[in-house]
Amino acid sequence: MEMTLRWYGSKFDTVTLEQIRQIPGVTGVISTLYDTQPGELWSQERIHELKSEVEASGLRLSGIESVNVSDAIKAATPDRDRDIDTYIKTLENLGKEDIHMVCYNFMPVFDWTRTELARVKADGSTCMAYRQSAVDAINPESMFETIAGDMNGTVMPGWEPERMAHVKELFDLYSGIDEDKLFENLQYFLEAIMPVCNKYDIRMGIHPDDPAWSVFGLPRIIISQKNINRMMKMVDDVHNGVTFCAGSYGTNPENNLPEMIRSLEGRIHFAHVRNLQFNSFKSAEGKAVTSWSGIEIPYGERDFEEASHLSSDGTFDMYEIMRALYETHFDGPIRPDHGRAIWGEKAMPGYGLYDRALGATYLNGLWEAIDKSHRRG
Ligand code: DNO
Repeated sequence: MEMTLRWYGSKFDTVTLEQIRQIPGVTGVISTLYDTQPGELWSQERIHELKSEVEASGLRLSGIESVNVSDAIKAATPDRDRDIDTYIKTLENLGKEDIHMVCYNFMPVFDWTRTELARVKADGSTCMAYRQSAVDAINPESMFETIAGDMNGTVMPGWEPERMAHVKELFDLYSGIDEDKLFENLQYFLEAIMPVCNKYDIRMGIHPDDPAWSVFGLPRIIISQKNINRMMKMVDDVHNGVTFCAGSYGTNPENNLPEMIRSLEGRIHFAHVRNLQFNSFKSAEGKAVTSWSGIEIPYGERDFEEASHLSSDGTFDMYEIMRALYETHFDGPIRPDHGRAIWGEKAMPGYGLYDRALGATYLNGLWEAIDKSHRRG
């Protein structure tokens, strides 16, 4: 595996490449052309510029997160073939610049959803959190307004004001689209891009839906082992793979993360590894559930918050997640994921320097320990 950090580009990120370069064991960044819209062509020149800037700092551009897929493709409107054609050209330009991993998602309208961006924890740090009753109490337009004040002046991925201004129309696009239809649209897209992915050896890693259930009545499909295996079979090509995001699949404690990783051997092209703390969960059985990591989660509304990366701070067993990646010979880029805001840092929620640097170091430590114990038998 290669330890990386997500970086939004010098115009948008509060964290610099020089800072990232000084985190022990981090050798690459995962970046994007943050000012391009879904459906827009990425020119080879701009990709080259980004790559040169990253390399000049002594890091590698280890992949792209994200080349966003337009709603026309997701909802199969008459413009989808035009947008797919542009997507293919973008992949071609990435391939020519020797970039071989692209993360994307197929979530309708919104990317990830949180109801709070700065919930205060007992130690005074803040984190992002989700409470179902907060979603149920408002409409999607007000959702953006309620969280916008905590964005610290940044633009959060999936919550771009230009898109949010049209949120009603975006919702209309998906009326009549259920999960099967969304799967069909995803298959159409994947079949169209596989030839260019094969030609340039570009591994596509679909990011799961976060949280792993329908929000505001929109269909969501990349949420469970069953669905992801359906997707892998639907287009059975190694380039059709997964971004394994522990924090997103893990929003449903019924998803056994190490087991999912093992079932996806060879198809995980990128890993996001972070921890969550569950306060309560509304299980189908109407009672407390024991998570795969052996922690009992009280019955109640769906309420979870992000935690530091350590196992002892949240609900996940991070050792078991890293061990499953190691034992399935994962060799792609990995990154610590959302961090808390600590030490007074003002940054894009989830994407400050400090807590993610601690996360990278912790994950590197787990990996070293697992590696040595395997080698020594
Ligand atoms: C959230 C991220 C997502 C992810 C996209 C991939 O912090 O993990 O925004 O980048 O879903 O397209």
